[in-house]
Amino acid sequence: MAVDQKSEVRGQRSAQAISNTQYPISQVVALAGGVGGAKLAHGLAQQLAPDQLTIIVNTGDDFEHLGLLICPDIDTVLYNLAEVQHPQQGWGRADESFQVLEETKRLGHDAWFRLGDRDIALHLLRRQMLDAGMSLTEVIAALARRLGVTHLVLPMSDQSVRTIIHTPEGELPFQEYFVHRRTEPTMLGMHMAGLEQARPTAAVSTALAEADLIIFCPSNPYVSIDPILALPSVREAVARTPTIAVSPIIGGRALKGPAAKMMAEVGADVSAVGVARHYADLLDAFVLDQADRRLVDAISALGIRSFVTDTIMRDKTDRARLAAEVLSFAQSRKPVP
Ligand code: FO1
Repeated sequence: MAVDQKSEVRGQRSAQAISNTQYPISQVVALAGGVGGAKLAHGLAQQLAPDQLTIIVNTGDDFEHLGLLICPDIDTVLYNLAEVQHPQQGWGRADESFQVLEETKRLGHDAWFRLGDRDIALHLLRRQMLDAGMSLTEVIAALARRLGVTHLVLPMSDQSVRTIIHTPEGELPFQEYFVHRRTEPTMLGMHMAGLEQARPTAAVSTALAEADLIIFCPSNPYVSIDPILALPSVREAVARTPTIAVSPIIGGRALKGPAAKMMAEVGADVSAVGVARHYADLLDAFVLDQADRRLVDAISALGIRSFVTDTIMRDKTDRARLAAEVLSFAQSRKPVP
């Protein structure tokens, strides 16, 4: 989306924003990927008006499949904000059917990636808009509008950046590793294919420049947040802005996904402290789960102030409650003990 289109979105809703909100923060950016990221983004969207919140989403998980561009992290955010996500999986659609997938199987396709029929409808429209020459940012804005999502959801880049996982078997594209191989191969490292040619979009750069708070959602630090930070000038913009992260690791485990396994495989401390240390130079504040209360001192030792709460988002109310706590703590001037 062009920057002026974004201003237009914000302009339309600013009056509503001022009357709706209890938070003096005017511009919040959330960095998100995966189901944990989408859940907190949904909580933030319940607390902040559309002109106060921009969600910048990882596109490193994207890939081309059956002629379609799959954008799992963006779609997961869109479906969660529209409240049409699959209730158990967190990704994909509720009330989904798989007739197209079953038919492709009958026709000999190795259907390891489960695209549902409703989900395919969105993918067909995305393909059509991309083929008509629209940028990914413009396409996502159009799809968001059609889903009734009023908060701004931005792909981190309009250029293709693809996460490649290094394993003892060689390099595996992310979805091949994550879905087809069920994260079984050991992760030795990773890189982002296409990073040299990629840049953040103008809308992303503007959102980061205008932000007075940046929230790192409880997403996988390596494959969801690092790809966003790896784009030119993003890390520098984040370093200039107050930040807060929510730990995706609780009691040494990830609620969902391979974050804990990856941390162990690259030799990191598999704990909330390990996450805080990973982001350390960028972080002002950190939210960790009550199960990890004993780690507060270790996080203070990193010069990061921390807040302990129940970080498990079981339902819509939990998401809103955690988002409210994150926003309140980020604004408190409580020093590091
Ligand atoms: N995850 C799976 O574990 N198996 C699937 O077959 C699968 C299909 C799928 C289709 C569309 C979509 O948007 C997401 C999908 N995911 C699937 C989730 C996705 O692979 C991951 O959630 C993210 O890439 C990790 O953040």
